[in-house]
Amino acid sequence: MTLLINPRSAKHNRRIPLSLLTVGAGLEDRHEYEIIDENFETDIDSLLDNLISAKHVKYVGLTVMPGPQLVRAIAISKRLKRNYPSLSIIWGGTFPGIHTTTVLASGYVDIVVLGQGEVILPLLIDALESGAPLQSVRGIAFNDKREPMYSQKQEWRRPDLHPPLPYHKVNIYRYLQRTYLGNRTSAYHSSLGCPFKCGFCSVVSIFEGLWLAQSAERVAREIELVHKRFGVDSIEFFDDNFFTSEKRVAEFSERIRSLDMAWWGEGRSDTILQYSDSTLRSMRDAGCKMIFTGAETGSMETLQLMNKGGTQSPEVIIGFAQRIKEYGIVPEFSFVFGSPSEDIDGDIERDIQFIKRIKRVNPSSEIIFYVYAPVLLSGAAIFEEAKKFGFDYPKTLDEWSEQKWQNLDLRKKPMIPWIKPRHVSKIRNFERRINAQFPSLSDLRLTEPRRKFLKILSNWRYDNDFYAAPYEIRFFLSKVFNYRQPEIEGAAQYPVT
Ligand code: B12
Ligand code: SF4
Repeated sequence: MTLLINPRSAKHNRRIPLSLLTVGAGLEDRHEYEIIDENFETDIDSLLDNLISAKHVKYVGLTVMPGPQLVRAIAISKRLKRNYPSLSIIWGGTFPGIHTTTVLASGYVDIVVLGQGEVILPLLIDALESGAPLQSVRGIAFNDKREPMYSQKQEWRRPDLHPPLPYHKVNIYRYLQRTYLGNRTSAYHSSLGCPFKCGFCSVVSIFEGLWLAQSAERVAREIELVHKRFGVDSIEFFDDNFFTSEKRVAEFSERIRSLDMAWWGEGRSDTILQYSDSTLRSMRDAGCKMIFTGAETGSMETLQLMNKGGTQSPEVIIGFAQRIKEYGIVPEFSFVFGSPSEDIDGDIERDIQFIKRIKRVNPSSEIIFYVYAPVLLSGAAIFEEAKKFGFDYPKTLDEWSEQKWQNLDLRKKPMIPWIKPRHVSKIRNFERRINAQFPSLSDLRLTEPRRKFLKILSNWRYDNDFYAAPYEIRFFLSKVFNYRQPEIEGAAQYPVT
């Protein structure tokens, strides 16, 4: 028996664990397994102890993202290894995919799966069951005489060949939540990777410019299935770059038009700006409500340092804000403040003015604020710059658990040497100001009178570029209205695309 664990990653915002459902799809009919989502468990230790004593559990797989989920994955794995040394502890997901040797050096993770769990895990379990050498299983890393060993790479499999998701393994209804998109929002992942190679993006570390997608026909079929079977009325597409192929998006939109669904996805503004009017119309008519897109910065020079690629430029971002407004689709622009630079103060001020320009062009644009967190990408100019400033990653998992590294992962309170507390204050104060002036649509609790009140409260600051000490805004936003930041609770949160 294999246990697949989703360590706690969110208090309220519990998303359907697509990673483990996809891995589970590969185990169906081959190996017995269960999915455990710690987001719903109050005492996972007792639950695991009971399962391990009642069933013949030999393998425990954990999916691991950096941040709070990593901290929980460490605690769970450490305890299991200590109490049940013969269990094989297997990690998968982006974090172990990038920081593989650090994970293996911990001593409590036996094997890291590098790539598609649905392809690799069944082969790994076969090998462990038969006693075949681990080296013969493609796509893994493991310790051999305390040294990390990598097997040969496993080819990526086209996601059209994925077996269907085993929804019966989870209680899908507890994941359906009310969002800006609808009353029963679920999620789907329809493509792997991204064809671009931005220097700050973890997708590049894993996929190296590869993009493989399910056909429009298959995606539409899967969406129809959850709509009809579970009453799902809206979907968040968790693809890193859903909009890479205009042809696929146009065909998908045509196919789901009659379902009356609402949906959200992540894409590049330069790509979508090149779409034809008819594709944008089809998207709108098929329920596309919001597009998350990485604006990153208002500086062409910084975009180049970031290796943003394509035809991305500040003018393209403004053009996208303008054009998408005509279709009633809300753009969410994420900004990465604090790229390495000799003039961080000047850069922050420039980006603030750029955001105000976006808001003038399209006031309904949502703005997501992140602070640059280096991603391990050797050779990427921005990462090499960060290293020059003295940045380095932790060398042990215990160090990764420290609060300061979680702050870095969450891209809110950085600890990178060139960003000083005054920079963070300036960014946060402006963020509060903009949240008051233009409260996020994704906060469903903010009534219209409250939105109006916040706007009046913040008008003079916004108009006069006065951001310092916004105590009154802070008080009303967080203490009185308990404001929900879009990147924490809403439809979107990723510094990608
Ligand atoms: C949904 C999501 C979330 C959800 C929760 C997800 C969950 N597990 O419950 C929420 C909103 C909570 C979240 C939060 C964060 N997230 Co997030 N999230 C995602 C997102 C969009 C989709 C994940 C998903 O379902 N993918 C679909 C599945 C099918 O793909 P997959 O996860 O890669 O899984 C495959 C393989 O990796 C492997 N695999 C994965 N797990 C396992 C386990 C085993 C045992 C095996 C064998 C194989 C295996 O097999 C799977 C199937 O092929 C990804 C981006 C993405 N497109 O993947 C980001 C992503 C994982 N998140 C990321 C980040 C940084 C965060 C945050 C830390 C910060 C932030 N600002 O968003 C926060 C904080 C997390 C926390 N609280 O701990 C990064 C991680 C980057 C990195 N360096 O590792 C990603 C990659 C986005 C990005 N490109 O930057 N996230
Ligand atoms: S930031 Fe977006 S466009 Fe760039 S590589 Fe990552 S997913 Fe692709």
